[in-house]
Amino acid sequence: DRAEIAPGAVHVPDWLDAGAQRRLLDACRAWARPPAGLRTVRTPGGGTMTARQVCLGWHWYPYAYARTVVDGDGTPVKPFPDWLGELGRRAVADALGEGAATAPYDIALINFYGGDARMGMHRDSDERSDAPVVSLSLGDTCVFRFGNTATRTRPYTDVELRSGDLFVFGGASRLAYHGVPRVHPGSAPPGLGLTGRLNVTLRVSGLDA
Ligand code: MD5
Ligand code: FE
Repeated sequence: DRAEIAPGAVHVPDWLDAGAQRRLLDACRAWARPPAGLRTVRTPGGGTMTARQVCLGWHWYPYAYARTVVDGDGTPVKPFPDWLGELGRRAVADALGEGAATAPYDIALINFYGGDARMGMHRDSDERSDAPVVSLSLGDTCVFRFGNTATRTRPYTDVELRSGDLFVFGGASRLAYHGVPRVHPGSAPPGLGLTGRLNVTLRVSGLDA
């Protein structure tokens, strides 16, 4: 099943089966290793993100993209693999229809949430493409807060995202405020072997290779 939460914002529960979740998790664990591995993101205002992050293709640092880990170990960002781009293409086709094809995905941002991690309300506006963002969740269930394009506050809709869920944010929803107010510890599928939550987002940079 498929639920349109707002124009262009489509939630597809249980999109990845158990085997696909395991394979994506194993890949994320390999990407998390140094060099250019998992890091803590510090914002210019002095804040620290509680979710830790690793990037593929282009490295996100607040609030721009680079080819090296400019705010970490300084090494080149890991490549964005072809199979992940194909997964993104299929995700958009399943959520928005075959007609919704986009430029090839070339960025993955992978966020690791421990039990106390959260993400405050923000917009993703550092990409120079209006292609939909593809979001895949693994591990613990979270509360995902989908807001509006004008304010960080109400009106918003809270949606539970579970392991294997797909969410695609396109059209009018691409620049909506959103966040993760909480993660439910211990709610991951028992067989997956993940403590905490992991989210993979696929994006189109609009930058030259
Ligand atoms: C997460 N990640 O669960 C979320 C999933 C991030 C981030 O927010 O910036 O890494 S992606 C949610 C998203 C992306 C683009 C647009 C919208 C939501 N939206 O319009 O709500 O770690
Ligand atoms: Fe975001």
